[in-house]
Amino acid sequence: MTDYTPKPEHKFTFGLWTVGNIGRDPFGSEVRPAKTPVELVRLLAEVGAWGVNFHDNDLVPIDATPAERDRIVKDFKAALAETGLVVPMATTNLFFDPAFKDGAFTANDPKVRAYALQKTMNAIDLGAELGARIYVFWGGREGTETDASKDPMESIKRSREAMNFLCEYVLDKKYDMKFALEAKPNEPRGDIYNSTTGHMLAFIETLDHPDMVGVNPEVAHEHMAGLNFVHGVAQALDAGKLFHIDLNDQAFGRYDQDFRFGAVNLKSAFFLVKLLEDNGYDSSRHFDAHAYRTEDYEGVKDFARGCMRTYLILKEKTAQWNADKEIQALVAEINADDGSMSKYFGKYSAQKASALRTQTFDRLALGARGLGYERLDQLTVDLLLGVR
Ligand code: DIG
Ligand code: MN
Ligand code: MN
Repeated sequence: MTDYTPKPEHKFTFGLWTVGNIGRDPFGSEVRPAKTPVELVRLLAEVGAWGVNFHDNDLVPIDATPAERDRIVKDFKAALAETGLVVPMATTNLFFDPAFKDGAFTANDPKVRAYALQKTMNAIDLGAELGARIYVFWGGREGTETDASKDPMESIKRSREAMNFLCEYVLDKKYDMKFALEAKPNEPRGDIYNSTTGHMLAFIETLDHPDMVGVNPEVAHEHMAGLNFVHGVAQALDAGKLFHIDLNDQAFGRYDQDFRFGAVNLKSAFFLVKLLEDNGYDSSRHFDAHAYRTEDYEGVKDFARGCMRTYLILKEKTAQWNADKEIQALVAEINADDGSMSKYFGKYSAQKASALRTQTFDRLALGARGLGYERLDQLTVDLLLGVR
C-alpha cells in the first residue's frame, strides 16, 4: 500500500469554477452557497492541490471597477502566498455573458468579436500577473444551432484571425505564455467548431505561430464525441502539443458530466495515466470536474481528494503493470520480431520496394495466429481489481 497523499510534484490543479461549482443545472437552482476565491484557494490547499486556475470572471466579476479588481487580485495573491498554491493556467469566460450568445471570436456581430479580443487581452494580462504560463481557450459558444446562420469557412477564418492576433499580443507583451486549445463537440451550442482534439491539431497548423499553440484535451469532451481519449492524447503527445489536460470522467452518449476522475471508466483512466506517466508528461494534471449536485462542501472536498487519489493509485498500477513479469512476457511475445522484415521498413527506396515485391507471405498462417490479447487484457483487469 503506497502513500496516496498528493504532493506538489504531482502538479494537481483545479479551477476555481470546479470546487466552486454551486450545483446549478438546467433543471435546478444552486444547492451550495458560493465561496469566495480566497476561500476556494484555502479549500484546495486543505485537500492538497498544487495549483489553482481561473476564468477571468471567476476571480474578477465582469462589472468590477478597476479599484475592485485591484483589491480582489491583492487578496487572491495574499491567499496564494499564505497557502503556497500557484496559478499554472488561466482562461477567459467567453461563454456566460449574453453578449456571447452567438459566439465570441466567431460571432457575426463585429462588435462582439472585437469585445471578445479586448476581454481576452485583459484576461491574459490578469493571468500573466498571477504567473500563468498556459492560457486555455475553450470556445463554448463558437458554433451554431443552424448552419444558415454562419458560413463555416468564414468562422474558421475568424477563429484563425483571433488566435493570430492574440499570439502577437503575447509576443508584444513578452509574456512567457503558450496557448492550449480545448475542443468540445457540442453543448452549450448545438454544434461547436473545432469539435475534437484532432480538429484542433489540424487548425493549429494553419496559424501564424503554431509553435505557441497546443491543445488541452478533456476526457468528457472526447467521450461525448464517442472517441478513445487515450488515442487523442497520444496524437497530441506525438505532435508535441499536449500543453495541458482536463481530467474528469464521462459516460458515452451523455451531456457533459464532468465527473470525478476515474468515476466512470477506470480502465480508460488507467491507460490514460499510463500514457502520461510512461511519456513523462510534465504539465498540470488539471481536474476540470465538479462534485455531484447531492454534495455539501465536505462532499466537494471528497470529490477533489478522490480525483487526486485515483490518479495516484493508477500511477502505482502503471508501475505494477510495467514490472509484471507475466504481462511483460506477453507484451514481448506480441511484439516479437526476428528482424527478417526490417529490410523493408523505414525510408523508401526503389531497391526496397522491388525486393519487397518478390517477398512471399504465408497469408493463411498470418491470419491463423492467436495473439493472446484476451489473456493480456484479463491480467490487466486482475491488476486493476487488485487480485494480482
Ligand atoms: C470546460 O470544459 C472548459 C471551461 O471550464 C474552461 O474554459 C476550460 C478550462 O479547463 N474547460
Ligand atoms: Mn467539460
Ligand atoms: Mn475543460
